[in-house]
Amino acid sequence: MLSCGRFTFSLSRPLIMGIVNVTPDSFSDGGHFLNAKHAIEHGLLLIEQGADLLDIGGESTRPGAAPVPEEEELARVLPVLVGLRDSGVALSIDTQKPGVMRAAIEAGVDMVNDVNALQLPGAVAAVADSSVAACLMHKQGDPGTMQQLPMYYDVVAEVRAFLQARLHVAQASGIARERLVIDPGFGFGKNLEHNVALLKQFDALTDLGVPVLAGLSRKSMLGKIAGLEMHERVHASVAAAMLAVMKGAKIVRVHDVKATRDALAIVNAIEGWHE
Ligand code: HH2
Repeated sequence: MLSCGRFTFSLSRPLIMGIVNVTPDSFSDGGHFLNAKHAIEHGLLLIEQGADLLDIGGESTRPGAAPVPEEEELARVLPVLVGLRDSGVALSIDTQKPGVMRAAIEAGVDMVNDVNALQLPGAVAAVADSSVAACLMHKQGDPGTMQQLPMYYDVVAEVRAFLQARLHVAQASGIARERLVIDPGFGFGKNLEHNVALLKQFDALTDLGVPVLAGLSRKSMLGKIAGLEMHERVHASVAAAMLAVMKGAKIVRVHDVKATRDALAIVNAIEGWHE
């Protein structure tokens, strides 16, 4: 069960989180959705295609990306949140900034998706003071430099221990377990070998007792494995998402909602996963 702002998900089947970027430099959308109107239209299209949640982000976290000032991030995302608030699906805000979290919660979001696992001062409190869900993601380093030399002794054990510790902090600060989601953070300070180990041993995370989100869509690990450019990664992304759900992921964060929905319909039917 996931308690997510205005929504409660039974998680009897995996959920599809569609990505809505409102950034001029996000690595896969090339800035096409900078304009709020276009982002809202894109969000509505993803809902039509079968998204259960929309993840709205105003700051790219791709390797090499520069931070965005808070006012700029708010100016990008708030009109989109307001425009999609009553669209019938849960809305998630992809941000690391407590100020953006508070404003987005005020504007009606249902989930905070933080690639920094609520580590900035004030982030845990911003979520605790509300009824929204929180996704706690693991990363090593910051987007500017994180892919330069990622290092682990045991990537799976270290990611697991970090997420477990963040779950403890969140719960001790008043965020109920039913509101928490964890995510290994594919591609965030991880080389191909690290990413492969995390997907292969995904069940090391599902046994932490909260839903696990997998964000593999169009990521460079898929490009490296299959020799694909960004725009060619749809099929590889769908395969990776299906592998993740078969290994226990309860939410998949994807750009290509229709392709994912079609593939997931087959998996759901065979596994007997229904509403
Ligand atoms: N990946 C990106 C952004 N946010 N959040 C979670 N929980 N998990 C992820 O794997 C994840 C995430 C990648 O971000 P970006 O480089 O901005 O690209 P896009 O938003 O198009 O995926």
